[in-house]
Amino acid sequence: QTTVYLADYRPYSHPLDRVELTFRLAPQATRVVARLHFRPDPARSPGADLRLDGEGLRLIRLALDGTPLDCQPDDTGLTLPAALLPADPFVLETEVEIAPVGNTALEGLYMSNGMYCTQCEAEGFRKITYYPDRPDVMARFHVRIESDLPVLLSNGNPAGQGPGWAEWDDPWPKPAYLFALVAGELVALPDHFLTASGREVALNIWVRAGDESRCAYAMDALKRSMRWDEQVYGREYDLDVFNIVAVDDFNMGAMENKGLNIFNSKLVLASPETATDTDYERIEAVIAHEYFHNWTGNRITCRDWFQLCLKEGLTVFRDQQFSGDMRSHAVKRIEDVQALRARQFREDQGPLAHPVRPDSFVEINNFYTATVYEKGAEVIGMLKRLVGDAEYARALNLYFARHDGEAATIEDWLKVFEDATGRDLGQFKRWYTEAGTPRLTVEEEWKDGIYSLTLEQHLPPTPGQPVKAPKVIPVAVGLLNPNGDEVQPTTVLELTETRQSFRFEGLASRPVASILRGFSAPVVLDRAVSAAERAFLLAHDTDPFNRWEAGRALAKEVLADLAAGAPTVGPDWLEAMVRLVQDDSLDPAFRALALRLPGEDDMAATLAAAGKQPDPAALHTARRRMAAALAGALAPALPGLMEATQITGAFSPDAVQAGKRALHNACLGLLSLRDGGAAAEAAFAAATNMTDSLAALAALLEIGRGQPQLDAFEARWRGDRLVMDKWFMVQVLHAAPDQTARTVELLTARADFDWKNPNRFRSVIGALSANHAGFHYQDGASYRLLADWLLRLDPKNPQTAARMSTAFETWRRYDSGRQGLIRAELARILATSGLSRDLGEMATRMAG
Ligand code: DPP
Ligand code: ZN
Repeated sequence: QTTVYLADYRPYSHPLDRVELTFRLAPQATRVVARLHFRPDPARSPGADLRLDGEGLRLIRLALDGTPLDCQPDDTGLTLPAALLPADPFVLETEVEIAPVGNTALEGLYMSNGMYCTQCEAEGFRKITYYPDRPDVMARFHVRIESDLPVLLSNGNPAGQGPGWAEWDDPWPKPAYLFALVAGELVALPDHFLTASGREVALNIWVRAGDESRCAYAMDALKRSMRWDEQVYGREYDLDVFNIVAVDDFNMGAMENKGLNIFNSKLVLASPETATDTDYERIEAVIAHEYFHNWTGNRITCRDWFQLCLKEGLTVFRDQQFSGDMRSHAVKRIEDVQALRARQFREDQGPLAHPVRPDSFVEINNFYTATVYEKGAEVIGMLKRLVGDAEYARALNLYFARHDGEAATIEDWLKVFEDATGRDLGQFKRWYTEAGTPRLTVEEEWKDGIYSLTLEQHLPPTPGQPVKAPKVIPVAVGLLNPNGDEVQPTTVLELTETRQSFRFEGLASRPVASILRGFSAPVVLDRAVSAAERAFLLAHDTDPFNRWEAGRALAKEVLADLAAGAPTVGPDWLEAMVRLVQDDSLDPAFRALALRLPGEDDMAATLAAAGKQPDPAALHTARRRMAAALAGALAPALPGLMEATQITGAFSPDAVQAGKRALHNACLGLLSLRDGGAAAEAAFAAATNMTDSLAALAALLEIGRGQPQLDAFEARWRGDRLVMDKWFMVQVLHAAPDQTARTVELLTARADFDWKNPNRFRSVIGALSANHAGFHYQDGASYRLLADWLLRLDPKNPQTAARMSTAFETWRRYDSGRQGLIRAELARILATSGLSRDLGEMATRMAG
């Protein structure tokens, strides 16, 4: 395993202007001819050899300015000795042969259901042709595709087509990771968009015949994204066409290739019958995300892969803003923070913790993480909060003006903010270079009419970073008086030292503090607050996030107490929930979120962080008891609430209807704990959309029922891959702890468990680790099963195998028995010969 270091970065030796590619497509033997137009720059790397990356290529021909060269490639590329290279511009021509049909790793050029497609980020282009496959080499691409397939697509604008061929020209210089090619029997949902400056853009979503009717929502989301980026960031689209293609076999969610986004079909295709409200919301967010990359990622890209957060953190931040504008900022923030805690805090707490900008890696695919993406977005949110909205806008305009067409770094990004605002961001930069979730403790003092808050930051050690200096932490605070009126509107305290006090004067009485409003920094707030004060904030806080947070904190305390042996659920939380769900002034989506109990993995992480050892079985039992108590307390209210949230008109995936359905189905889940599943059975039978079907099915499985409904679901949907993924997943997620491994064994033995399809693999093996009590069942069967499947998948698709292996990252939280079992599986993985670089790196880091 070779480690790559940020500190070793050097610019590429030979500037490359232009690339002409010709593809002669054939499943077993595709020929790729590449003509690379180099422009030597004697100032850059005098006397340097020319190194091209290339993996798994059969070199057919190599010529320099038309003269054949005799250079032998090695396993990772091709070197042309400096002595062979002219001083003037020259053209290097290669012809290679590749076999897309055998490409199960889904990186480079591969086939999915008879269609050719590509995935080049991060380092897939080197599996297509010999090339300087690094993001700081930006060139203009001209592509010719030869094939009898009817639809032939690449990046940029169309540049001619005829029988059996098509050409594409991309006027914008780009790195190779943004290259894309698609060829297949596809049909389009066409549309168009008129940009702010009056440019007409042809839009197409390409799918397999029969799926056109499921593209309308994605198209609508695309047009809204394009408009939003013009209005909010002043960014216009810059080509004549924008194509999106849906692919069934895809490792990621989607990919922002210039002018030709390729999507996992589950993030494009939606109809009320087949997609849930959550699917619609994700489709909207990911369509936006990939579109927004056109400016943050494509026009301005990353100098090297250590800077991945430069494009991903910013683009996630932008898609979160967009979703908030389209739906509800409060609900979106709560959802985002829940996801951040579930994935990123978890990562930060374990052996895979790394900075938002890592400084070394073995396999870059392993760094497409919650830390780079979601914490990367949080860091930008903090920056915006610190400098203010107007200054943020100024800084972004400067960023686009200064770095358009460039491959930039985090230093460039911060410099733009420093220049635009006059701030020194030296200390702030630690958010990029240091891993770990800071913990914030709070002391309060009320004396002589002065209220003081003393904040102290604690920075836990992470792998390779035992000691850390204080960070800049924006802490948004508001104060309420005992009547629940806000006496201090939200103000941002800037914590820059380890310990710092802030005073509030002129208060008539001791206030109740609402701290870290809007989750103003990705930290853990360690603050002992009485249940009564939490209930007060839940009832009165004007900040919706902290209102939800107060309920969440209460719920976590209840759950922790129950798991530790408390006999009953105390009244504070239950009474607060009864009041909250019936408060019609609150958005139903918000109420549904407040009703959702803390997850078991989240709870286990919380306990572990507090130095307590989580017992997965006890947590599971406690959570069920808590749900039963909530169902009991809400019993009188449930029928009325369900009535009030019943949707009568036509289905719409909008946020208002989705919120009502979420609350309705949360009530259904609670009701089914008391009525033996009668209401859920009726709801399943009556459901006219996938949100309601799946919610009813989950409610039944949760109480150990639902087999007839599973059968009916299967009978109806067996021909639909995306819907069947849900069928697989729901059974694993809701299996009882002692039945989870068995359920997975039965499902994976089915002929339709097509494990080479990443979606299907995730729907079962990913769900296995998402069922906390089932995954951590004491006999270790689930650990074994996961390791078996990782080892089976690894030779075919290392990227997805490595991604799924993070299920093991939490082993240190648990008792020595479970620790031993997980470590044995990690050791077994590491002892396997031929392990991929991807899984090898992950297992090494987790075992370490
Ligand atoms: N496709 C991934 C994303 O958009 C990687 N760039 O985040
Ligand atoms: Zn992205």
